[in-house]
Amino acid sequence: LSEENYLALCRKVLVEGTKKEDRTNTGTLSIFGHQMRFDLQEGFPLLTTKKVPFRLIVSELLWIMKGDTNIRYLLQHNNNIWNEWAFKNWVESDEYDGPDMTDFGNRSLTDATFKEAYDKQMDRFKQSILEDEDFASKFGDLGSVYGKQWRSWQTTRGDMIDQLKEVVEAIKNNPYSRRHIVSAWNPEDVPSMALPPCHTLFQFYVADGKLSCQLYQRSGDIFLGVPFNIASYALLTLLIANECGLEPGEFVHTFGDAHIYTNHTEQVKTQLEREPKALPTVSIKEGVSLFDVELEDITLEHYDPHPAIKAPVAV
Ligand code: DHF
Ligand code: TMP
Repeated sequence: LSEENYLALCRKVLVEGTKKEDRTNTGTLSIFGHQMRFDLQEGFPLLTTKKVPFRLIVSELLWIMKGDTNIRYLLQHNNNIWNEWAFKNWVESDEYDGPDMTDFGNRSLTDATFKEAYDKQMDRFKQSILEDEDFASKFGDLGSVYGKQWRSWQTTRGDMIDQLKEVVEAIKNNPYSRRHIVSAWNPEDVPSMALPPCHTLFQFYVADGKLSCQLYQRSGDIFLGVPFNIASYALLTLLIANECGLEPGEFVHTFGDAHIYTNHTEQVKTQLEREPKALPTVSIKEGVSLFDVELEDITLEHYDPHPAIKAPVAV
């Protein structure tokens, strides 16, 4: 089972990982350089050893594919995974009038009184994003993140490059090319991003009527982010294969810094005690194009995971 590849990475980092300080002041166990492979013919690689919220993965991917960089769309779909990084913009701005929110991520983990104040401000923030369009355009935008780079990379000539559209055209017209690349890493834009892209660059490959995809992820939060990233790129590969009349091949997941946050190790150990089950399947509504696909066109079937395991995200 290909889920074993993920569990093996968890074991490896627990055993061989180096203790390493990190930007968020949480601390990690980390290794540098690793690769996992998922055969998409075997099933859809959504982990079964813990429940992974598939609908959040779909709405995040569709958000990126639309070229959107504002969390408003995510909130409209009840998806809260990017809130903290937009919230940061607001509490650090002149317009913010609430109590001090410095280092809110760490403080809300250790200080119950602070957490109450934080939750209140976060609720106020979410409400304003949803109800106030001006507020949303000011504070909901994460900067030049994935959606911007995939769909409208800004050139020095002043025009835009739609990398996603171009790569799909290239796969259709020149499948055996070795240049099917989409880059989210734009050095000029990195300083203005809420979080510089973790999934940095990906490449497609066609052989034997199958489409494969490899992702280079510069930084991987093995317990929280990586299960999302595997499923997200597997789904992207399915969608593009569908668009190009190809079968899905493999998803190859390559890492730079792969780490387990020190406050996730108990959760990882719990997960490692569980037996993986058969993978689910994903089906895409007949005849729907890559650029018009909506949430309800994507169906997850036969997903029977072990229960979810909660963990705090490092901000
Ligand atoms: N920062 C860090 N430190 N790790 C990340 O994985 C990460 N991911 C980001 C943005 N910044 C990040 C975007 N993706 C969750 C999953 C993916 C994600 C952000 C957050 C997460 O918290 N997942 C929970 C469920 C969340 C929910 O149900 O709302 C999980 O248990 O999988
Ligand atoms: P960094 O920018 O200091 O590397 O912090 C980013 C953190 O977010 C790091 O723990 C990796 C994690 N992450 C993922 O694992 N997957 C993702 O898709 C995103 C956005 C972040």
